[in-house]
Amino acid sequence: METTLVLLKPSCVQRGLIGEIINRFERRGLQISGMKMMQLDDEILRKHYAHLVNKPFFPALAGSMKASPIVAMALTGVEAVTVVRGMTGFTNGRRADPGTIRGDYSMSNQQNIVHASDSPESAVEELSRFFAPEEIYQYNHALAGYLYATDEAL
Ligand code: IDP
Ligand code: MG
Repeated sequence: METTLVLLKPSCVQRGLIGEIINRFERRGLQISGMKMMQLDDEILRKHYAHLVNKPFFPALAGSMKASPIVAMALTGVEAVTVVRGMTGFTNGRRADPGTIRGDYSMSNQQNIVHASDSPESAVEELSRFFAPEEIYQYNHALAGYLYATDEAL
């Protein structure tokens, strides 16, 4: 099992899409291991987007991420990082495939609804940035035997 970080960005929260996006993850079979609303600030955004801090669009990106609270989620499943990135789609919503979250809900390169960790290593780092250990719950998934074959759900 793997756990990945998802952020429902202000573009999701403000457009009233929180429930719809959470529903997609639940229906896919991902387990919600942690979830909370947060107001982000420059300190956490400079770490979270460290690879973009020197880009000319960083101030606008940081502004868009502070525009309202976000919802942070820890999602667990087999190969959860790859599954969730696949569901998220290409960064620019205009070029994201239909059927992905960005391809179904976004027309923007920046206001693109969700963040999702891009590797198991960044998932570990990002989860520790947004959640205290006690905010991530390990509990039996009642439907695990129907979501996975017995040799998959390890
Ligand atoms: P990702 O979210 O698909 O992993 P990253 O390249 O890590 O894409 O960029 C992080 C976020 O920064 C994007 O989701 C988007 O909101 C924003 N972003 C990336 N590139 C641009 C750009 O060229 N203009 C404006 N915002 C951008
Ligand atoms: Mg990224």
